[in-house]
This record gives sequence, C-alpha cells and structure tokens, in this order.
Amino acid sequence: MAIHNLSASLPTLTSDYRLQPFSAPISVSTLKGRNSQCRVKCISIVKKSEENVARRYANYQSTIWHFEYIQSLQSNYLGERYARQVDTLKDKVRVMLDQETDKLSQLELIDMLQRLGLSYHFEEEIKSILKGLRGNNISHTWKSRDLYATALEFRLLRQHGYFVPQEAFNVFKDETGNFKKNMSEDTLGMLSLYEASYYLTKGENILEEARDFTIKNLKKYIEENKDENEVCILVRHALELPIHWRVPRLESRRFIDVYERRKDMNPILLELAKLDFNVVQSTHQQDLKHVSGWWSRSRLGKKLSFARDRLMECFLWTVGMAYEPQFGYFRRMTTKSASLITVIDDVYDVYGTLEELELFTDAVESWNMDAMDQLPDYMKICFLALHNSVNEMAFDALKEQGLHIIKYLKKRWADLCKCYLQEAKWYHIGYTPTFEEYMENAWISIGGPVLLANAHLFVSNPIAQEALQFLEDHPYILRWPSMILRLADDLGTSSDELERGDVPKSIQCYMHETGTSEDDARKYIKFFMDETWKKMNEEFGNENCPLSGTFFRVAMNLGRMAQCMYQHGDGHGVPDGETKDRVLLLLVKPIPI
Ligand code: 0FV
Ligand code: MN
Ligand code: MN
Ligand code: MN
Ligand code: MN
Repeated sequence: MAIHNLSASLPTLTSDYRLQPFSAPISVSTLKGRNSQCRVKCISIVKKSEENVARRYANYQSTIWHFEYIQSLQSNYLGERYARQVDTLKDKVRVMLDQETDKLSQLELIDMLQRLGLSYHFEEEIKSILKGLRGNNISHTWKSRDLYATALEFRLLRQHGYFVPQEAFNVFKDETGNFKKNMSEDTLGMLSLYEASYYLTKGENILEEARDFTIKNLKKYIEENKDENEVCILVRHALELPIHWRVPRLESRRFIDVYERRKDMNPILLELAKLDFNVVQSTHQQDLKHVSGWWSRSRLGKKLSFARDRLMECFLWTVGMAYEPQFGYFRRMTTKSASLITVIDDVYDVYGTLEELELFTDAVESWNMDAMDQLPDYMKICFLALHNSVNEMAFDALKEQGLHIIKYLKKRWADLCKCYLQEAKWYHIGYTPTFEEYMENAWISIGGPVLLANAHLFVSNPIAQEALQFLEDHPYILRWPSMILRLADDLGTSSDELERGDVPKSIQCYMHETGTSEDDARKYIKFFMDETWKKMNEEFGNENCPLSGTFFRVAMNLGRMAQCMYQHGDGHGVPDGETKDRVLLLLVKPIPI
C-alpha cells in the first residue's frame, strides 16, 4: 500500500474540513449523465413486486453459511480440561515475565505475547512493566543508539496509550538532520522503526520521515534479496500492511504458524498460543450459534429476498473488533446490529421507493409502534426486528445496570436512517455531491456510529454516565474509525454499486469535483485514510478521555477490519472469496495440536 508522499502530487481539497458545517445548495447543473445512463440499465433488471412498483434489484448472492451448518459446529476445546491446561501454562509465562531481567528481552516477550494473541491474559503485568519504562530516560544504556530496541520500546508504549515523544529517534539522525545512511543496513532495525512510525499523529515530522525512509530501504532490501529468506518474508508482509493496521485476531492466527518455524521459538509460548486460540474459538462458536438462532427466528434472511443475508460475515467483523472471550455479549449484540444495518442499507439502496423510505425514516425517528401501520409489509418486519433488538439491548442495560439508554440507541439509528434517506434523495435527483458534502453524510451512512456507540455499551460494565455524555460531545472518536470504514468500503464496493444504480461514492465525488482520473482519486482516498489514522492516533493519546482503552481498541479494530474486508473487493457482500477462507481459519478450524 503505497500511500506515502501522495499529498504532494494530488490535488487537495480544503485542508481540514472537519469543523465546517456544510450547506451546499443542490444545483441543477450538477445533474450528471451518469445517472440517466444508469436508470436505463436498472430498468432492464427491474422486478415488479409489492403493489407493482418498479424496483431495483441488487442480485446479491445468497448466504453460503446456513443455520444447520452453524448449529452443527463442534469444538473439542470447550470445557474445564483445556481451561486448566491454559491456566497452568499462563502461570509459567507469568514467571517468565517476572524473572526476565534483561529489558530488551522483556519487551520482546511482550511483543511476542501481543502478536500471538495472548497479551490479554497478562494485562496487569504488561502495564506495570511499561509504566516503569515510561519514566526512563531515553538514553538508557540497554537501548542507547540501538535502533531496533528504541523503536520497539516506542511502539509498545504508544500501543498502550503512552504518548512518548517522537524525538526519541533524533539520535539516529546526522548533522544535516537526515536519518543516517548506514542505518539502512540494519534491516531488523528498519523494520522495527517502520512499525513504530505508524503510531504517528498529524505534524509528527520525524515519524513521517522515518516512515518514508524505512519504506524506501525495506523495498530496496526486497529487490536486492530475491530469494525467500526469513527476513524477506517478514519484510514483505510488513510492507503490505503495518502491524498497527492489521486485525489482531487474524494476525495472531497467521503469526502462530510463523512463530512455530522460528529457531528461537519458545515451546511454552507456542503451546499456550495454540491451545488458547482453540479454546477461544470454541467460545466464538457458542456466540455464533446463539446469534444464528436469533437470525433464523427473525426470518429476515428468508422474507427479504432482495437483501443480503450476512450473519456469518457480520459475526466475523465482531471477532475482528474484539476476540477476547469476555466480550461474548458484545459479539452477539454487535452481530445483530450489523446484520440489521446490512439489511436496512439494502432497503434504502436497492429496494425501497423514495416514498416508502421517508415513511421508514419517520418511523425510526419517532420510535413509535403506531408508525408501523403506514409501512409496506416488507418494511414492517424490518422495523419490528429493529425495534425488538434495540429494545432488548436497552432492556439488558436497564436490568443489569439500572441505566435507561434507549434514547441514545434510537438516536443513532435515526441518524443513520436520515443519512440513508439523504443518499436516496441524491440518487433520485441524480445529484453528485462534493467530496466534503458526501463525507459529512457518508461517515454516518456506513453504520460506524451505530456500531461503535453500541459497542461502547456492550464492552463497558459499569457504563459510566460521564462516558455516555463524552461520546455525545466528542463525535470524533466515532468519526475517525467510521471514515476509514466508509472509505475502505467505497474502494471495495463502489464500482459494483454504480453498475447497480446508487449514489456516487467518495471516489466519484472526488473525480467529479477535481476532474482527476479514477486512479488518482483512489490514491487520494488512500491518502485520506492515512491522514485519518493520524487523527485516530491522536485521540488515543488523549489523557483526559473517560473512555476505556478497550473501547479505543474496538474502535481502531473496526478501521482495521474494514481495510481487511475490502482489501481485495467487497468482502462483506461477496461471501465466497477471501472472507470464506477467513471464516474457516478463525471460526471453524482449530489449530492442529
Ligand atoms: C456495507 O454495504 C455494509 F452493509 C456494511 C458496512 C454494513 C455492515 C457493517 C459492518 C459489519 C461494519 P454497502 O457497501 O452496500 O454500504 P453502502 O453504505 O456503501 O451502501
Ligand atoms: Mn436473502
Ligand atoms: Mn449499500
Ligand atoms: Mn447505502
Ligand atoms: Mn458500499
């Protein structure tokens, strides 16, 4: 993903539009030929149904994961026996962490635990080790002038929310202010600095330079070492996506295989990693079966034949967002929200007439059962499924924590539907918004704020009133991951969407506004995503924020999951490509032991 230094070569928009409200009048001159062509095409695939209305038809593939299959999943790793083995191994690792006196080895151990997906077992221990480091002077002997060690420490600290200064890397610069040339021979050091540099915030020029410098040198390394040595494989994987942008659960599954082949592999860590993966997978299967029962009983998949039936894919998203066993409630509830978003999005984008969509939007906004009377039958079932699910979530919060949260939940859904409706109106009149105007609506219409505001409730116990208010007042925390989700989705789905008949997405809006080619527009979108990551990193470093580290990780994982799902096309809508492999790898097949 080469997205660096693009800012120089691309036309840019208003440098930072986030604070400006938009109020663009819709002008007839923006009516474009694109939509009129599209209408012709769509009418040719129109289905007449529900009172003989002309409707679009998306032709989405049906699901490949049926209820019976999901219910038949069996794991040997459920139950006491394996849980006890895990505990015994955990005790051994705790001793390792405690007895390791060499600082660098201690950090490497933490890094391995994180990459193997085990660090959640040792949160307290890791926190206390890192806290100790934070007070350290950066010229400490154990790492002084060692690029690999300095960058590893820097990355671990930033990963844990300690905003250590970028100046840690000044010792690696020469008198002219450039990174020292001979550094490039230290490939593992380069790799370590490369990974660290992705935790940058806007304006951190040393990290920016570090990123460009390491990318250049790592690419050169690959070109000069065509044979597949171990380091080459590491470098190639890292250049594809940095650790910071990778989905933890998927990365752990892959890394366990890599780790097994390492000469310096620690058999205790390996054994624990495999066992824990399988034990946790068995709890995922329980969550999945539970929510698949809900989906099947809702009959949404059967009754709304125009819509995507993507229960399994939605569940995969939630595992990408939080895989640890204690977040089962989050996964079950978020899978419901995501499945409903997927169906309702199709109602707005594909099947509903503008008039029906206005009624549906009003119904959600009023949250009143009487509003259901006006809806066509296919919308009644959608509305009631939504109503029941959201009320159930609110009921849980009331019952368990005495909190009345229905107004927070329904507001997010109403906002989502209003943004869906805006897009439907734009489509209807053939309007192409500016990039800014589009994004102002689209970060909501992708469903990110619904998912994340809900996620916050599902991972927090107790839910702090202060945190609820903070989320209302600081939409940026929901906004940055949602933007990444939106842009990744547009990169992966907009070609098909245009074919099918849909509003122009970010790429097309940008092209229309600036007159660039599709290629350049795509590059700009990637550059924009990169900038958004910097803003997200900044929020994570905000020490005055009452939201938990857990919530931040979930939010960032949504961005990561989006980049992964849409890396090679529409991984959410198309069930049998890479998504199928990922489902099998993470949710179905245990690691052979
Ligand atoms: C995307 O579909 C979609 F349905 C999403 C992202 C809903 C589920 C969300 C998560 C699991 C995160 P599509 O590309 O049709 O969305 P747009 O907004 O482009 O119509
Ligand atoms: Mn269906
Ligand atoms: Mn859609
Ligand atoms: Mn949509
Ligand atoms: Mn899309």
